Amino acid sequence: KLKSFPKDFLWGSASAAYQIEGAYREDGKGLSVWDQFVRIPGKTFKGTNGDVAVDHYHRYHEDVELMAKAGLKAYRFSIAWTRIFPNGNGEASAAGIKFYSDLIDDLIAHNIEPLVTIYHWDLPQALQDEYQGWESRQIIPDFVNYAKTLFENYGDRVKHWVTLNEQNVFIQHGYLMASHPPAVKDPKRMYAANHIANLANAAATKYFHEHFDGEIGPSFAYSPVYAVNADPENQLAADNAEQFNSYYWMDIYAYGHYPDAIRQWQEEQGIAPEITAEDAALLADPLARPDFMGLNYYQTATVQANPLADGIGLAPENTTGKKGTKQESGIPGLFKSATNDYLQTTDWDWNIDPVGLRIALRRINSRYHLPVLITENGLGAFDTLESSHEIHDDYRIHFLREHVKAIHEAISDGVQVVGYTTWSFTDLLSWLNGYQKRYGFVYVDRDEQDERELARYPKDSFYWYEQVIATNGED
Ligand code: BGP
Repeated sequence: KLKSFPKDFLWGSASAAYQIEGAYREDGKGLSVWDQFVRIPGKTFKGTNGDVAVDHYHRYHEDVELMAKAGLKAYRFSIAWTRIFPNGNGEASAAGIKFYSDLIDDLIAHNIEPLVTIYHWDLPQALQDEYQGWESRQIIPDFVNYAKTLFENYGDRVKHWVTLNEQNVFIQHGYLMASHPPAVKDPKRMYAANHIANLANAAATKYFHEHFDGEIGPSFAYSPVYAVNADPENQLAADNAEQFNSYYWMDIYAYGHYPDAIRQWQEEQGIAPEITAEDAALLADPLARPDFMGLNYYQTATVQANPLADGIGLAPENTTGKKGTKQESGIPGLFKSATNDYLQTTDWDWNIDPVGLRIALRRINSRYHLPVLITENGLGAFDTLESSHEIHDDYRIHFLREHVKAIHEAISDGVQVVGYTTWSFTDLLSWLNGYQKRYGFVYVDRDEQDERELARYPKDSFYWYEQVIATNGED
């Protein structure tokens, strides 16, 4: 028999600064690596950028009112480092601090708990220019100082903090696939930058635990891996992929050390990061442990053996929404992608797999024994705005309903799930896929012919989610 959702379950939605705010040069905001990257021809779908995004910077009050109407208990958003410190370090901007303070107050006034992501990929360009961002240890004190400024200004009102959003994504896309800034293809530099990000994450977490009350943890993009069949070589490939894509990253957060199998493989490839005795001590510090694991779940991965001996690479993703254009991807010697005949896919070739969410929750629970906050989950789709301004997104309702059921089942399996913030509340910019890949409960009209440009219209899924929240998980 299923247990019901805990009574204080955090039903919510999520966003990230660059994807919604716009106002990219207003009130003294500095430029981020994304402000710059989107200007390089060919890097994003049809050159779309977040200069205006959905103009949340100016319309946040309207958005918060819509959240209240849906009954959200929590809202996860990120803070743009460049609004707080336009150059990444130095003097903090009063206007930037005020913007998020007002947003937090507005949320609380509407009984919505603010969940704050400290870093959702928009690194100050000044730090990239000054010392190559995540590749330099100089970023550690700068990141801690930035986090500390947020704790000091908002810690009285914010109880849940996310340190780094999807470190595995921004590091692998940034330094291996060259599809995010700084667009490098160099596994050695990737692991070096990743190690530094781990140190920054640990130092900020430790600082928080020493001085503040509340809960803090990373958000990790976890795609549990299946073997394509029972062939032991493919089963081994699945284990390799799980270690390479997930345990390598999550073990550090939860235990403070990297898994041996991947360390060994890195040594063989000559790409292992340098780990000093001080690094090891910081990573192992009990105060650097997260209070929860943030889980961003979209899909599972299915793999097979990849017998090639050397080389390292992952293919870019389908960014057009033309179904069936995804390329084969993998790491020679470890694993490569395979088709899963049991799963349907989205137009962007992402597997649709609610059972995979239950598996993800169980695996995190049994490996890390941490409560889980599901910080992202949702369906990117083409939506149609009817002339009546309705949006009949029954496919999104179906997707989310099945995932809510899976969470319910995982809770009955014994996993402690703290909350669920869907991706996303309003439609927003998809980093590489432009505005046509929509995730929101609220449609944002981007038709430039329409004088109410960027008008918000609740989709059918909005009313469905309102019901889910009102009944604490039934609909
Ligand atoms: C996650 C990011 C989000 C969001 C989401 C959807 O990786 O944390 O910022 O963009 O994925 O992905 P996409 O926009 O590529 O469809």
